[in-house]
Amino acid sequence: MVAAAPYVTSAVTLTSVVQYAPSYLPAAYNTTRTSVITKTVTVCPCTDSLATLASATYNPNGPYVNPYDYSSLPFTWPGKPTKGQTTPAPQPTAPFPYGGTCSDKYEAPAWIPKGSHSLVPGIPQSGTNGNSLWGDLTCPRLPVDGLPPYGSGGSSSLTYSASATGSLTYSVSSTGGISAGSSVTASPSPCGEMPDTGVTRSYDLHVAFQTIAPDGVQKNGITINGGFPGPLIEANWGDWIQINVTNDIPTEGTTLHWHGLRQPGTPWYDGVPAVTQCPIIPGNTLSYLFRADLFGTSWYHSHYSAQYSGGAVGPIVIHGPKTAEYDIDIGPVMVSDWYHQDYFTLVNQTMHGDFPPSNNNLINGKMNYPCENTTLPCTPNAGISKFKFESGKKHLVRLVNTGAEGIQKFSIDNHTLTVIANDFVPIVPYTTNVITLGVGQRSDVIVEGLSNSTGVYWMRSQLGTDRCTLNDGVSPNAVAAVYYEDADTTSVPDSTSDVTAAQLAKCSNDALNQTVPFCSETIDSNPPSVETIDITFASNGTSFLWYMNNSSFRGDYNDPVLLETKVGNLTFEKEWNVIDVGTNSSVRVILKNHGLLGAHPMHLHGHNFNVLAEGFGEWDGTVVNAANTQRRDVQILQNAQDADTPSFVVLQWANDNPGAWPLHCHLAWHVSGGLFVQMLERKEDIQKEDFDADVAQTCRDWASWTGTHVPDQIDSGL
Ligand SMILES: [Cu+2]
Repeated sequence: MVAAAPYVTSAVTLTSVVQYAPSYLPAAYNTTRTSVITKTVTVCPCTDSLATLASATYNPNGPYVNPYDYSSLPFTWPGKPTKGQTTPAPQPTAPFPYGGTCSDKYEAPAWIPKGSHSLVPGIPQSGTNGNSLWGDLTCPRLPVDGLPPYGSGGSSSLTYSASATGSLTYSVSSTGGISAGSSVTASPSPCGEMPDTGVTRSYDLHVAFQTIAPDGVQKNGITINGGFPGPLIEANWGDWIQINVTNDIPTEGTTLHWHGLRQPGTPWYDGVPAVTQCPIIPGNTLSYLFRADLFGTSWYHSHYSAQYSGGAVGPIVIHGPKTAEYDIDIGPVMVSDWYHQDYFTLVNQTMHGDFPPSNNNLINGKMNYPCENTTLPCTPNAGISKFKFESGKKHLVRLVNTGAEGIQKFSIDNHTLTVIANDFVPIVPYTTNVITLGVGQRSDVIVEGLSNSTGVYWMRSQLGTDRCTLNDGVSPNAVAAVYYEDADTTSVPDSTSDVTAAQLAKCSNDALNQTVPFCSETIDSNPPSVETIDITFASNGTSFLWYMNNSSFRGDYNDPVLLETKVGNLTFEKEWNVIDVGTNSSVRVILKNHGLLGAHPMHLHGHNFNVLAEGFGEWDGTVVNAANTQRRDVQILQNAQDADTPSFVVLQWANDNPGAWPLHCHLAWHVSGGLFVQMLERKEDIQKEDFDADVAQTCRDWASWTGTHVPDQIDSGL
């Protein structure tokens, strides 16, 4: 199979699927899923791009081995470790000046060759991003009122109220799944129970190696359905989502993780190898099935080693009740640092004391590059992302940091950002000129259109400076162009940014007292389980590793902890970093970072956590906004202040979702280096669950495949 194969719609019958109604889940999760409507497969981010897909020209077959020399950087950092070494050399400043060699040949910030002064791309979209249409002006907007309930010949109306006590009504006249004349009504306030829509949306995703050139520099990437970034997974709150994931990588396993969704009742579909499943072997398909149990913006990505840093990512949008008004849904805007070497080379460097700096920075997978700085094939002015704004209208921009390492600072020149959600949690709106996104974090922002119908402005995503990020200095600032309705869409903005140097150097999220959830939740002020986890950095003699309470994680692809728990094998290897939190009602974790070289965006699977406090030194017990603390699923844990003063963040969550849930740094290179623990939650309830049979089959297939192939697991595996 090749990457371009899956663009065939498929109706999926779900009669063989077990019932998902575990007794310990709230009533809203108890659904028989008998009125299944199958949304046909979405093939690309944009509904009208089939013609583009058919005409796209790219070579899905490689090359897989980089045939070109890579000019090495003028430093190796932190260098080959000696056993027991705990402090690397001081982090070097970026080795190259902004623009690098021959920067005088280009116009910053978009690296347009001097004299051309035009944003006409040098490569067609298919040449830079394969099948992906993200960042292209033809990419349609998303529906402001959510998705209709699809069905053959169905018609529908769907309204989400803007109030906290609003209602949601599906009126279905005729569909293939819900009988004619029936209506499905629910009353989901954003703070209420998830509705049971009776809808399952089905997608096919294929993961493959592919040559791509997102910034004009050809590299060996990993794509989803032949494109980088991958297609949109879209649903309404309360829908089920079925995703058939096929591994078209000929030489490695893969898994996909659905970031931020809690997987209540389906913990085996969280997509983490060595934790919730065995990897999918080359050529095989695993059908994931889970509930759209939260609403807002997120993403999916490979969780197998650092594959996602090579491009195996895509956006998720779950439509739900609105907590703020807007006129236009621009859709996902993914920001990501970018590396010109393939992912495996980068992991290999990471594990041998040569931490890789990023080479570029992308918005929706696109940016230009000053080509003199690489020996790889490179086309200047390859094409940046472009967006259409309308004067006087309110635009929803769904920001996601899908990068490997860099903390992003997002802004739009001359525009104010009104932040209405962080991760899957709506918040009381606040305004800012720049929003910080650590890897894995999302922010939904409303951008009010100016009254200038010919306006042209830079959208920017700049990498955090100082110790926030390791980049080579050439192109740390991604730009895209924002065009109002009467603007010439090849023109070059000349706007300037008001983001200050101090704002760029701040490696932390906006203050906890600024980010107040829209829906209040109280937390246990005296939780029965409190864990302190010290995060340290040290050498084992060959690699620099990250340790959580003196244990660096390394997973076993053949022995997923969740599956071992299911069958009653509770003897876990120390390096699996299992923390059994039992049946306590809630869990509090105090994370302390003793490292000076990288803020850690800490991500928890299976939950939104409450963020009680952050700071330096010892926590004094004060909870910020104690009546309604910030909740989200990724929070930046800052660098230690100095060698003797760690930073801390205090997290707490209700222990109500049986499963094995990773709590880890989302930096690709740090999780490769073991900055990972897993919370084993309510193991007796796990053992009562009816696991899908294909989960076991995936392990049998992996065991069989690894009988003749040796996976080259040089890192933690995740
Ligand atoms: Cu980290």
